[in-house]
Amino acid sequence: MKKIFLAGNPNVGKSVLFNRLSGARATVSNYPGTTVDFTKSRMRIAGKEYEIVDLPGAFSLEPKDKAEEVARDMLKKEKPDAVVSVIDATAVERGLYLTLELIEKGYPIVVALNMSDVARDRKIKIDVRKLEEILGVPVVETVATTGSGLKELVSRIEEAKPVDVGAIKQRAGR
Ligand SMILES: Nc1nc2c(ncn2[C@@H]2O[C@H](COP(=O)(O)OP(=O)(O)OP(=O)(O)O)[C@@H](O)[C@H]2O)c(=O)[nH]1
Ligand SMILES: [Mg+2]
Repeated sequence: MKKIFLAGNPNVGKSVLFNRLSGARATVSNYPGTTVDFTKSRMRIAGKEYEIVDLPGAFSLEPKDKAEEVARDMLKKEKPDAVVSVIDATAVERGLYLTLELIEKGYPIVVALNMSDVARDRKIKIDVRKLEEILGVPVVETVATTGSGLKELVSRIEEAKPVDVGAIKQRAGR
């Protein structure tokens, strides 16, 4: 069975996303609040069953606390088929750090620009197509709390593929 991981900074909406995707079929749960441990569940996409894992929040794969250690170890141990890198759309740069680390480690990535409702309210405009072009991975705007964008996110998980960080830097012009 293919494995999909949800990774991202603390408080970006990973667990809400996880609950929606798994349809409350989670085997372990400690919501609401901060996730220090991982949670596993299953979801169905186009008739196929996937394992889905909600990781604790992390700013980096070089852990500075227990949550980051758990996230790093899970990624290392379980070799996900796709990682949904969940980024707070109001703090894209902060989220890109971990995203680039994940890409550098060779994980197939899809980016969820979550909290896009808050970004919209704050008049933060993100050029999604441009970001997608530079990163070379699918980028989808989502609102985990309402479910907006989740259909597209799910439909693009199969597009997740490893990307060369050198090529990203070149496309970003640095
Ligand atoms: N407005 C808005 N709020 C959101 C969205 N997604 C999540 N939230 C809220 O953001 C808060 C954090 O959500 P969580 O799902 O717990 O975040 P997390 O990434 O799992 O956090 P950690 O486990 O601590 O890393 C909760 O209060 C959610 O209701 C969204 O798209 N829009
Ligand atoms: Mg969580």
